[in-house]
Order: sequence, then structure tokens, then C-alpha cells
Amino acid sequence: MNKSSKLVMVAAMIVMALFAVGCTSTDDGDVAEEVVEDVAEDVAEDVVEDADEDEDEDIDAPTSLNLYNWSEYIDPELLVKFEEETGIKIVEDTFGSNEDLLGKLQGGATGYDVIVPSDYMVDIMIQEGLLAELDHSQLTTLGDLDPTWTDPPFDPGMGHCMPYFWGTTGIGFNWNDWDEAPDSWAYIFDPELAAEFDGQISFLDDMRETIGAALIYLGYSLNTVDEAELQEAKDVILAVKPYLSSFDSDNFEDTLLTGETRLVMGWSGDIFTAQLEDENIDYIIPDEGAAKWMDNLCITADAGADPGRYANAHLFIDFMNRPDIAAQNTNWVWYGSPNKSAESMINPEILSYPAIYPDAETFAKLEWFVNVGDSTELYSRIWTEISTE
Ligand code: SPD
Repeated sequence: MNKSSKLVMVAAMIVMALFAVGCTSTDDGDVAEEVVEDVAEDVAEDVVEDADEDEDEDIDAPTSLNLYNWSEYIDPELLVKFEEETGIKIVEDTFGSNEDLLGKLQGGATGYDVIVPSDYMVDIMIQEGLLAELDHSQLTTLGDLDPTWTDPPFDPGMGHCMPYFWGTTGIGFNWNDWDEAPDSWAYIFDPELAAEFDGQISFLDDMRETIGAALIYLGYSLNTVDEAELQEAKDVILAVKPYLSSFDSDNFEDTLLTGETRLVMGWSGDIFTAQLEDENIDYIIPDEGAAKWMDNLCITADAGADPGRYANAHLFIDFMNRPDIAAQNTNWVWYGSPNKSAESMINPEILSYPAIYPDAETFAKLEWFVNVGDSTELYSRIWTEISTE
């Protein structure tokens, strides 16, 4: 019952009490007053108790939600649509790597409601207590997910996050430079080959991605914790560093479009969206193999502690996983969607693109990132050495 209904009810009860008093003691004003006072007191107490209970039930939800996302990773039209449907405005901020995201939260940033960490980072964040658990009862679209993605090892049973998109990390190039597509990481890691594109190559500004690609080039696992292998990867990266224009995770597709770069280490979908603007731009998964990753919609522990923010975050996550919305988003970002029900609405070109939905043979050459535990420090140290040498 809402507050105004309660007031009507109180008034009605007082009138009924007066009527009852009037019927039994028409000429005894004192008794009538006492009865009315008693009834009014009881009713008032009840109303105050009910109101207290209701304060717990009625969630005072904010009218905005803070999303911390990778750049160019959501169709802007959907932000407008969500606000139209719910009245909740999405305020988006972007990050360039999982480590930047982690650093921000560890640094005490509060206010972010929904964040988009990848696989291994979800594992780290769960262990660090940075994520709220998902309340599956507040989600209506779980059944729309392809079962392949609903029990990821980094977040069993989707206890904390909803899968968002998956993709691969490979090489973006311009067909103007090639008769046959570059098919090996050697084109950016072998100094002799890289020298041909001196100053026009970019690597991801992302410790796990760039070290991981060098490890794969060397024939190692991108999750190795072997210090000697990591040192080798560092040496490979340092040997070609003089030929790099930048470490860039935000604009690599744009520099490829402008011609500022001619070979980039990059994420599949971003390069395919550049291809929409210039058909000479293309993307390959090198023969040696590559990284595959899954990004996820998760609620921060901070938002989880506030019932209003927590409820809004579920509304947003559920909205993003609604099949029509997931399809529209996929058609904008060009990454693989974990939403099975969305498939019939996804651009068939995306579904049939082998570098977005790789065949079984290619898929077998891809490796997921996992949390390397204490060896994360070793990766960080090596990354700092790469960045500063
Ligand atoms: N445009 C942003 C694409 C985000 C890709 N996710 C990166 C995963 C890193 N392992």
C-alpha cells in the first residue's frame, strides 16, 4: 500500500471510530474523545510501523547509472533507448585495459555501477571482493544465452557477471600493402620484417595482450608463468620497439584508416568496423594462434551495497541481453555475441565471417586468458621494463 492509500485508510478508520462512538455514547463527549484518541493513536502507530517497513521495500533508485566500459563498445543509440524505456540515464566512461580498470577500482573509485572486465580479470576482481553477486531473480533474459557461455571457468554459473561479447586479438592491415594477407605474428615481431613498416606499427597498450601475443609467436602459452619464457617475450618486444609508432588500445583502427599505421595488433571487431569505412582494411588471426577473450557485464561491489543502484544495474544488464538489443549491439560492434536468441537478428555477414565466428580448426588454435595469480606481478614488472626501456 502506498502512503496516500494509508492516509485515506487512516481517515476512514477515524470516521468509523467516530461513528461507533456516536452510536453507543451519543451524549458522553469525554468517552467519545477518549475512544477517538485511542483509535487514532493505534492507527498512527500502525502507519508509522508500516511506513518504516515500506522504506525497506521501496527502493530509492537513482536516475542515472555509471557505466565503465572499453571505448567504442556499445551502440550509442542503445544508451538513448535505455533511458527512454526506464528513465535511467547512462553516464559512460571508458578504459583501455583490464589493468587500468582494476587500478581505478583498487584506487578507491566509487560510483561505477556496471563495469566490463574480461575473463581473467573477473576472476581477479571476484577474489579481491570488487564485484557484487548477480541476482538471477532480477534477470529475465538468462535463457537467451547460448549455453556454451553460461558457465565460464572464471565465473562459475555466472555468479557475478553476464557474458557481453567475445572476440580475438590479431593483426589489422591494409590490402594496399599486400598481395597475400600477412599470416604470421612474425610480420610485427621479427625485426627484419617489422623494419619494412618502420614507425607504422602499433601494439596494444595492454600487458596481457602484447606479452601474450609475443609468447604465442615464440610458441609458448599466453598464460605462462615461466620467467625465462616471459623474459624471451620481453626481448622480442624490445627488439621491435624502435619500429613502433605507439602502444595503443583506443585508436588503432582509426590510425589504420588514416594510414598513420599500416600494421596493428588489435581486437577483431574494432578492425572490422574500420573495414566498413574502407574495404581495404582487414584482419587476420595469425597461423601460430591468438588470444580469445570474453568481456562481461558486472556490477561493482560498491553498487551492490546500494539497493537502488543494484536494481538499476540489473535492469541495464538485462536490457543489454534482450535479444533485439544484443543483436543491434552486435551489428554495431562486430564482435561475437553470446546471445543465442539474438542470432536471427544479427547481420548474416557478421555470422558468416570466419574471423568473427572462427571455424573449429581456427578456434582450436586460440587460447583463453586465465588469471596467472601471483605471477601477475612478474607480468607487471616485465611490462614496466618494456614501457620504460
Ligand atoms: N573496442 C573495445 C573492444 C574491447 C575488447 N576487449 C578486450 C579484451 C582484452 N583482453
